[in-house]
Amino acid sequence: MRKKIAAGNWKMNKTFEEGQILLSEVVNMVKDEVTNPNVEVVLCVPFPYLSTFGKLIDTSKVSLGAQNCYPKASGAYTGEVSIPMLKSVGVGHVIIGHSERRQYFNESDAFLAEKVDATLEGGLTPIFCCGETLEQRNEGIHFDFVRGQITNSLFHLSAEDLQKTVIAYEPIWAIGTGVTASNDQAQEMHKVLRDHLASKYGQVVADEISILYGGSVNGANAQELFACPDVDGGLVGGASLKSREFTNIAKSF
Ligand code: G2H
Repeated sequence: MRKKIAAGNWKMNKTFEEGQILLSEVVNMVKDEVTNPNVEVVLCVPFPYLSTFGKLIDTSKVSLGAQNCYPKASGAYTGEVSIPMLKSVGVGHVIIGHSERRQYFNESDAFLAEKVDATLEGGLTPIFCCGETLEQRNEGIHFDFVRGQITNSLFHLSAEDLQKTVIAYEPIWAIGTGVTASNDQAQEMHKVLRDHLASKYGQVVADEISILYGGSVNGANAQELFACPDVDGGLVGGASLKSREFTNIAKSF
């Protein structure tokens, strides 16, 4: 059975103190209320908070995530953060290729493939993001485009490594806009992606990959989205900044 995941992506939000309060609230609520053993909650918080927050998480139901990484292990890369560094402070998951990084920092599919490799080599779980723009959807090239992102950044992996990877489909037009993909649009793309994985790795492997949906997931739409057969959870931005709503999302499976 595929793992179900509610991942919060705080992005560049919350001061350290605000973040500590939010984290404690989520951890306590999840401990009390998320009873499904197949559900994993991941909190992807800003880099400076990881070390302290790792010590505050006292349940295996919640794991700590980073929002980015650099593919080299160490060296003269001013301002960057490596996988061994993240591992040393208890990080378990790393978001790779979020559309904001692709857009604002020009991260290419090839560079993201390097980040995926570094993450897997370090024994951490990549949450690899993909998704199309509204223009691409309107042109009808969205399936090919997203399949291409997967091919370019993941298809060099062994089946064993692919199975350790989580994919997040995040249509750019639905990110932070309040516009969510309809259940049908999400399911359609997730099925396309799973079929694409199956074409390379076989159905058995493809069926084991958790594919999350991201883009204006909230407490009101999570249950219906997560009920889609190929949607295995969510990568949640804005709604992960509210402890009650995010916990409700984690209870929506
Ligand atoms: C997409 C998502 C989190 P939001 O970026 O990765 O953000 O839920 O605010 O659309």
